[in-house]
Amino acid sequence: MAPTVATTNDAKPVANGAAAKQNARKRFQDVFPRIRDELVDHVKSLKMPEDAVEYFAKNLDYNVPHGKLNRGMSVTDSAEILLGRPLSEDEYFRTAVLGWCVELLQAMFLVADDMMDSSITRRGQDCWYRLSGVGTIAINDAFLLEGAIYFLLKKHFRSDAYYVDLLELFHDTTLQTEIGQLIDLLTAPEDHVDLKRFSLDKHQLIVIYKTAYYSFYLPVALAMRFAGITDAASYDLAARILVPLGEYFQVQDDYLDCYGTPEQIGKIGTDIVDNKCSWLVNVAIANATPEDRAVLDANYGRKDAEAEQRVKAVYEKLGVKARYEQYEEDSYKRICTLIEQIPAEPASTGELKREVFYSFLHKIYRRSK
Ligand code: GPP
Ligand code: MG
Ligand code: MG
Ligand code: MG
Repeated sequence: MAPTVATTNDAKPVANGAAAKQNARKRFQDVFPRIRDELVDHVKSLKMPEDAVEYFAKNLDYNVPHGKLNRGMSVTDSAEILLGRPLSEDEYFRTAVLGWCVELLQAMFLVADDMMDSSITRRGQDCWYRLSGVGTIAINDAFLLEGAIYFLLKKHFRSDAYYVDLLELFHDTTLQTEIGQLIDLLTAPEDHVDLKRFSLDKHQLIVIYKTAYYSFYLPVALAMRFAGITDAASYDLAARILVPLGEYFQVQDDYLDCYGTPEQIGKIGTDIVDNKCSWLVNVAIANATPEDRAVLDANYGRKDAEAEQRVKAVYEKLGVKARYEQYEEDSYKRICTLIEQIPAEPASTGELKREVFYSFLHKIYRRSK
């Protein structure tokens, strides 16, 4: 019997939407071997020893292609929306190179972040630094993943007028992320738990810097450069929408750290034992009775599974899950209002379009992974 499929208002089967998403993902993934080979061939051309070439290839294969790819694919998607027509083969390839550069940046951050957060798994596999033969070489591997970005940008964009704008976007967002990571780490010392350091304002500052710029502003700003948008006001407007979107995404990440299963999120949450200034603990602190607060003070940030469970029990008692669901709905509405600042019908091509932002918002709204 033919399967019944739900239909949307315009009567397109929903199953087609899923198939289109799969195809888009496959098309983007198919570009990876080409850029991976360009990078590996470059190392070979330097006459490096065989073991170094193999190790570098493994670094790329293990750390770059296995994520959700939302950041990378947003570059190709946004470029197509901004240009208002399907991309040519060559345009698709070049925007995919930019997308893979964002994925390389993400890989570089994650390899390093997992060491700093003492994480166990990432994307359903052991964290890279935990593999035998890797260990602290992972620090250098993170640097190599970053170096790969600039090799690819030079190879594919050196003669474009906007080459320097691409370099500046990667440099600026890298610095912003590193500053964010610094305040994340300084707010979560391993040996000194003091919940008075935390606040929702502090949390907002951390997440905007450590996540929002590189995950949301960067992919769209790259597509805008590719589409020929040059006016500074459009970049400011894009940032005013994408930074709150990135903030919402990191609150989801904090939520999933506690409530997502490792099968869903591909990683084991460490925020409570790592003493992180997470959205959840801030909401708990804001609503705690003196008794709840005493339990949090005594159990947060301890390398002890029972202490972690006691913290989770306080979250449960204070209805942190329901507060998150409310936050998620409020954020969705707030971001839609921000998107509506963009004219519904742009006067010409080369202008921002609402769909760029809705498309990104709908990729993450109510996500469970
Ligand atoms: C997310 O934090 C932020 C990053 C991965 C940026 C790291 C920046 C560096 C300069 C290394 P997280 O620790 O909550 O992410 P996850 O939950 O995925 O470990
Ligand atoms: Mg982490
Ligand atoms: Mg971290
Ligand atoms: Mg996290």
